[in-house]
Amino acid sequence: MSRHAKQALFVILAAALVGSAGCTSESPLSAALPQAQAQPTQAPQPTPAAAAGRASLGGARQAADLTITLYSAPNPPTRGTDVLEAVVTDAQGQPVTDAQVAFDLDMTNMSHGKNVVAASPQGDGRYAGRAFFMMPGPWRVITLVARPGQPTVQARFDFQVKLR
Ligand SMILES: [Cu+2]
Repeated sequence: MSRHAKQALFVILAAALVGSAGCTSESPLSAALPQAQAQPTQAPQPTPAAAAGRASLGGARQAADLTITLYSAPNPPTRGTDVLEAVVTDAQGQPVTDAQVAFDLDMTNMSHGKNVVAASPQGDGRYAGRAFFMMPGPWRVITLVARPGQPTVQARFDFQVKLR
């Protein structure tokens, strides 16, 4: 390999290293969010979690008179775009179908800034949205549930996002 070729290779390798080192240098949030919101017709596929009895992210939460359970696909969550699904039931165990649900995402060991993703109703009290986890590590999702004429209810879920 010529000296010139070696130098060129070094520059390429160095650029690759710099590109993979930072949190925000790859797939910035600002790029991911508009993409997710620009595809309203491509509804996220709900996880078959609830029906299949698959493990939720840390179990159900009681918040006000609601029970909120969070599932992810894949499970466990992995870096990149995952589908989160909240299952919301009322005090009688009936699905809450008239809510507006959103997921407030961030890491717990560092902040990546505000990132709130709207979830769309899937029926039967299930609400699904796309979450972009730009890094593996400790994340939390605050699930926000707003029903007509009632204060917004929130439930927090902490979990690990795997590299792959
Ligand atoms: Cu991070």
